[in-house]
Amino acid sequence: MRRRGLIAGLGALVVGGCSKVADSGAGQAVLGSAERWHKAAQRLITGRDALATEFTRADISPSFRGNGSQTVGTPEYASALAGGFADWQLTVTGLVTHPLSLSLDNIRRLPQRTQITRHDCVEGWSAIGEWTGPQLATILRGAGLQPEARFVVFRCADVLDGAPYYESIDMIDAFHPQTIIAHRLNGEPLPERNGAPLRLRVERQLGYKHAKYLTGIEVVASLDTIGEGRGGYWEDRGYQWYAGA
Ligand SMILES: Nc1nc2c(c(=O)[nH]1)N[C@H]1C(S)=C(S)[C@@H](COP(=O)(O)O)O[C@H]1N2
Ligand SMILES: [Mo]
Repeated sequence: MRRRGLIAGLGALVVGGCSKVADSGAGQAVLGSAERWHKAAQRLITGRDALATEFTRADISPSFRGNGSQTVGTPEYASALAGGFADWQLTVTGLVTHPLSLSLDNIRRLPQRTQITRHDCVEGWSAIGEWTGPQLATILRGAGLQPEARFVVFRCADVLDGAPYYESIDMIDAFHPQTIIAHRLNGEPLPERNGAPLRLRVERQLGYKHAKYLTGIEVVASLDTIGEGRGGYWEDRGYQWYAGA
């Protein structure tokens, strides 16, 4: 992977990607402004792109528990943690025009979003936390999607009962404004138990979708050949793929 050039180029790629999206209003430009407003309002109220509720600092849970894997549990991970994840890389591969390999520093330099949201686990507990990180949309625009791109797969460093944890979402959730690659929780670097150094936040969906210990983002046309083919570690064991509210 041509790491250096690609990293250096991410800023430019992101800017290019954003303006391209802004300009790509060939379709939008033909809509009258009232019509456009109506359409946008409707989507905000009823659509898959409605925002999850955001809370205030006063609502933050005193401690955000860990669940599932609470460490990757390998010597490599222990030394990465001890070294502040200086060499951690998040790769962006698959159906993209510019594959990327991003360091934590690269991730921290992208425009950031902070949101205080409630995490709901199917095991029957919830917690409110403040998450910070770049929007996944920014990274995907930087990498550039190929036309066949339909799903985004998240690869994790931890292995449970012999199977690597993984998750996937569709492009509606991938480009949702609250879908971020979080590297901070409650103003601190992400703790080990909560997925250090990077984890997905996909706020309209249940806890198991929020993949921790991220090592790779892979853009695919189909989930059939990933894992057992149902789109995630828990989905392969019977959970719903779409765990949205
Ligand atoms: N890589 C990885 N991601 C994961 C899990 C896991 O075991 N491994 N558990 C999931 C489940 S079931 C939940 S509820 C949340 C828990 O996040 P927390 O540890 O920050 O509470 O992470 C999700 N993401
Ligand atoms: Mo969970």
